[in-house]
Amino acid sequence: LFTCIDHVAYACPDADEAVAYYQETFGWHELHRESNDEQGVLEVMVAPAGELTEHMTQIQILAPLRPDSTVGKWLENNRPGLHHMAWRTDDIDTVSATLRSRGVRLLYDEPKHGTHNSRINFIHPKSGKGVLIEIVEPAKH
Ligand code: MC0
Repeated sequence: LFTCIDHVAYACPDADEAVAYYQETFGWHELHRESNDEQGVLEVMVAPAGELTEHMTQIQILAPLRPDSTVGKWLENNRPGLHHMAWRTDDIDTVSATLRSRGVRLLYDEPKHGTHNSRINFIHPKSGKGVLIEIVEPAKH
């Protein structure tokens, strides 16, 4: 169903401050940034190298665009930290149908817009053994 862990998401109030720390202290590289208004987040993708190789896992640094967004509400209840992980697939429609047939609770009826024109959905934490899991189908170039 899945090919690799696409990214692990870290949520915090100030993405620029966290990105600078990852760059200056750990040598990570910023590859992409985007405001996703529907999700209410600024997201910055950082990677251990300046170019992605096929199955490289990125870190997604998330900050809320508004307090009533999912990440804004999450930060009211949690300290900055790991928010979700994202599993990559080539075919989110087939994966979603398969998981639904196995009783998994997905958040959206249809995939939504995600980072870099990907298509995304989420497995509810109740179906993810306490972990919020994103399913991501990267854009096909
Ligand atoms: C909430 N819960 C979590 C959690 N957030 N568990 C693990 N990880 C998280 N991040 C748990 C709570 O502890 C609680 O468990 C239960 O879920 C309900 O929590 P709540 O505080 O009442 O929150 P809800 O139900 O209002 O919202 C939770 C839900 C929401 C997962 C539905 O966060 C959501 O819609 N997330 C998907 C969208 C999202 O996260 N977008 C931001 C990333 P108990 O046991 O106390 O009941 S956007 C993104 O990542 C895009 C840009 C991309 O990658 O391309």
